[in-house]
Amino acid sequence: MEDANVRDSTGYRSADRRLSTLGRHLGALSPSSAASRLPPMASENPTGTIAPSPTAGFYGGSVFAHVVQAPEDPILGVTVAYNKDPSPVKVNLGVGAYRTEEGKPLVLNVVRRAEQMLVNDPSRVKEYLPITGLAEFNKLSAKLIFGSDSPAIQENRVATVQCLSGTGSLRVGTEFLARHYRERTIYIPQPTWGNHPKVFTLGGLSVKTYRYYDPVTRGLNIQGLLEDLSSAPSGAIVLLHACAHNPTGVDPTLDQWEQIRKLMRSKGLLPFFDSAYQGFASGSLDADAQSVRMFVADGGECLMAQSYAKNMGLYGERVGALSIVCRSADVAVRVESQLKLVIRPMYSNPPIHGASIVAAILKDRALFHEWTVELKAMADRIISMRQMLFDALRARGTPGDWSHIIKQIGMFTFTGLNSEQVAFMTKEYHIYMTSDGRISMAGLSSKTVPHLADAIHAAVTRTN
Ligand code: PGU
Repeated sequence: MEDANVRDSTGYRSADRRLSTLGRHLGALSPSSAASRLPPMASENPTGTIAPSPTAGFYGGSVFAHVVQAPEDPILGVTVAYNKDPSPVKVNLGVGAYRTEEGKPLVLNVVRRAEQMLVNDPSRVKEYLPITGLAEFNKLSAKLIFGSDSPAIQENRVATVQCLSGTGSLRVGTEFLARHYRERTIYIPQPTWGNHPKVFTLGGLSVKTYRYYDPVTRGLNIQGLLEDLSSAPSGAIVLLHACAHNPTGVDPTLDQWEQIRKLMRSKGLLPFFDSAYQGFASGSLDADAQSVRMFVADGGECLMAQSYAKNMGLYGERVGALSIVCRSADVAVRVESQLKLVIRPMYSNPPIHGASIVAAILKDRALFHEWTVELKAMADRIISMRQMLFDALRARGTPGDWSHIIKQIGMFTFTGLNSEQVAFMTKEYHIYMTSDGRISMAGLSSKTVPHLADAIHAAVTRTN
C-alpha cells in the first residue's frame, strides 16, 4: 500500500496526486454526468488543485456558528460546578448518588463478587444481546418489582425489555405510548424529577401536572392530588413514583395509595410507575414495591420503569427494565414485538455487562441475600444522616421546624430553602445542591453534617 502522506519529487502528496487525477478524469466526462454532481473543486478547477467546498468552513465561518450555548443540566450541572471548585471544604449534595462515610462512591461487595464470577467464566462472550436484552435479567427484574408470586407474571401478561437504566426505560415506554396508546397526555406530580417532563415531551406525549406536595405542611397534598386526577380526561397516563418520591421524599401512605388506585381505575387512568429507588425508602425491597403490587393485583394494566442505578450502585452501567403489564398473554406478546420496533432504531440492543451482574445477583440466593444486607446498610446510613442533620440544626437553634428532615424518606430531603439561600450556601460554604433546595442525604457524612448545618443556619438567619 502506498502511504498517502508520502511526497513525490515535485512535493505533492500521493493522495493529492490521486485526487487531481480523479478530477481530470471526471472533468473529461459530459457535464450532466458525475462531474456536475461534484463540488466545484475537482471539475471546474483548471489547475487540478482542490478548492474548498463552501460548506467546509474554510472561509472562516462554522456551519454551526448559530448554535447557542446550552445551559448545564439542573442536576448533573451541579457536579460540573462542584468539580471546578478548588475549596477543600466543598460538599456535593446535588446528584442522587450514594457516598460512603468517607465521601467516596461505593461499589457493593456483592457487585464485585458477581463481576469476578463473570470475568472468571470463560464461556461468557461479548455477542450482541437480543433487541429486548438479556432474557434472564428481564424475568428476574419483573419478579423483583411485581413479586415472585405475581399473577401477572404467572399468566405471562408482562412484557419486559432491558433498557438503559431508568431514563432509557421511561423513554422507551413513552415512545411506545405515543405510537400505540389512544391518550397522549401524561400527568406528572408537581414537583417531580427534572428530567421527567423532557423525556415525556421529546418522546411524543404532552405533559400536565397534578398537585402533589404541600409546601405549608411539607407533606402530601392528597386532596389536591385526588381532585386533579378526578378532572383528568379518562384514559390519561399518570406518572407515579413507586417509592421515595424525588425530590420531596414524601410518599402516600398505603391507605392513600389505595384511594389513588381506586380513583385511577374507576376513571381508566393508565399508571406509569417510575421505580428508581426500590429498597432505598424503607431498606426493604418488598415494602418499597407495595404501591406497584397493589395496582398489579387488581388485574389492571400499567407500565413500570425500573432502575438499578441506586439500589445496586450500578449508575454508570445503565441497567434498567421497562415492563408493560397487560390484560392477557397474547396482548403482551404483541406489545413486546412493538417495543422491539421502538428500540431497534434507537440503540439496537442494550449493553450486556451490567445486566449480567444484576442477573447473577438476583438468581443466586446467597448473593441476593448479601445484596439486601448491603442495600439496607445504605438506607440506614441515609436515615442516620437525617437524624444527625436534624439534631445539628436543633443544637444551633436554627429558626423553623426541621422535622421534615427526619420524616421524609429515600435519598433526598426537600429542605424548603429557596434558590437565593441555596446560592448563598454555595458561594459562602461551597455546598452544592439543586436550586429547588433538594439535598442528597446520601452525599453527607458525619464529618460534613456540621458544615451543612452551619450553612443552613447562616442562610436562614442572614438572607431571609
Ligand atoms: N427516575 C427518578 C425519579 C430519578 O430520580 C432518576 C435519577 C431516574 C429516574 C433516572 O435514573 P437512571 O440513572 O437513568 O437510572 N435521578 C438522580 C440521578 C441524577 C439524574 O438526574 O439523572 C437525581 O439526582 O435526581
